[in-house]
Amino acid sequence: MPNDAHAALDRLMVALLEGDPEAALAETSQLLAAGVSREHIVVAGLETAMTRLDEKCTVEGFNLLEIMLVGRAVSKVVGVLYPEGVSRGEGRATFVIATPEGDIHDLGKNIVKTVLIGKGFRVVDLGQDCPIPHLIEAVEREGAVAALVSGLISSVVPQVRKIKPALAARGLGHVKVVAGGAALKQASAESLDVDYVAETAFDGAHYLEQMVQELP
Ligand code: B12
Repeated sequence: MPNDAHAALDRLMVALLEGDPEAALAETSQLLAAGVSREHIVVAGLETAMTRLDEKCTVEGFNLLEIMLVGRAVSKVVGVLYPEGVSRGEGRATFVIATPEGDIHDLGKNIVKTVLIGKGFRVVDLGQDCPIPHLIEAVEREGAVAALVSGLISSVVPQVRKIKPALAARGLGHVKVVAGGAALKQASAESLDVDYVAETAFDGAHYLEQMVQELP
């Protein structure tokens, strides 16, 4: 990689961490023009920026506005790198994410999605108010290794408990289920019948990275 591309990658990271989408897009265009692959831009630029953000966003130093601004800049760069979305077989692994039926909160879900895309995963977003059967169908169709659910209102808990049995009934018992969001993180993984309950987007991403590394 030429030296000016190294410098552009550094500038991309600074622009992302400052939540400056215009500067981030300008550096991305320069990197692509210099022949740097989009995978390298994701791993060396976006993923590194997400790791820095992760280190800054400890429980004491959590800053929602900062996360959202960085997330917005990362999303814009991902949109330029993958205008058609990350296709099957291209990311490190595929996850399906949704907010269950009856719940329209999606800010947390969108952050989780951005963090995971920034780490080079393919994330199929089914949006909010998503019936569990749609989630199961998408897991099967997209070849996902995990189903991610974000729940902010307590009434979605019974739906979350149905995911594992529904996956098993379709022969997808190996697919992990990860839950997060204000309503779900008050419950234990056992009581929700999921594999993991994440405290934050980054906590969930750590679990998923580890899980993907251990896949056969
Ligand atoms: C913003 C907000 C709204 C916005 C939502 C905008 C949007 N597009 O999302 C609006 C105004 C629309 C809204 C509506 C309602 N809301 Co509201 N809302 C909130 C509020 C204030 C913040 C939620 C939020 O976005 N937080 C910021 C995000 C970034 O945090 P987060 O979701 O927790 O996500 C983080 C982590 O949890 C994690 N994460 C989240 N999901 C996942 C998933 C996975 C897989 C992983 C790994 C990690 C992960 O990642 C994020 C970053 O770390 C909460 C209060 C609260 N304390 O949560 C109430 C709250 C969730 N709302 C509540 C209610 C009751 C409602 C309404 C029913 C109000 C009404 N009477 O109409 C409606 C819901 C309608 C519906 N059918 O869904 C209640 C729910 C109570 C309950 N336990 O059931 C809360 C808790 C407020 C309260 N204290 O009463 N709401």
